[in-house]
Amino acid sequence: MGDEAVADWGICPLPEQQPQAVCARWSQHSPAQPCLSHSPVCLQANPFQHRICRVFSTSDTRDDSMSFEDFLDMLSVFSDSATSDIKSHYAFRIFDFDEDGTLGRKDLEQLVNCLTGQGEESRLSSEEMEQLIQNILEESDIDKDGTINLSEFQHVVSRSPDFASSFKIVL
Ligand SMILES: [Ca+2]
Ligand SMILES: [Ca+2]
Repeated sequence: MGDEAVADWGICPLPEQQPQAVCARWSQHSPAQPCLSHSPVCLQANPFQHRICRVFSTSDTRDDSMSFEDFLDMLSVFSDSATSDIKSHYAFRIFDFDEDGTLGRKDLEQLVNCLTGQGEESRLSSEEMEQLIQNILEESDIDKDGTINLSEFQHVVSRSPDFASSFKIVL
């Protein structure tokens, strides 16, 4: 796979965020409560919204609710000022669906499904899925253990100049 495949790691191209709107947006999301029990409005079109809430939520009960601090953390990771290393670290955690610390075949399958959408017509056949995952692993799995660890992932991302600019959230 060439550069296009690498670029597919980007979460979704999103317009630049407007930091000055943060507080106004927060009160709109969460008029009186200290925590959000649902995805923030700015994430609702994002195919990874549930993973993003899970990764940034510091809730003790693992209910994926977000405090204002969690929300700010999330915005800073998705902002222009976050380094590529920070962004790729969080992208890795977001894509690690089963949270075992590495991207295995099941994670890649879910990742591809998120990126291609849930519609019947955009779903890949199992042969196409198998081929794509094979290609991703060939491209990324440097130590050939069948999964992509954080440093392998960061290596792939470092070769994708579009990654940092596409890893953004608009408010
Ligand atoms: Ca995993
Ligand atoms: Ca590996």
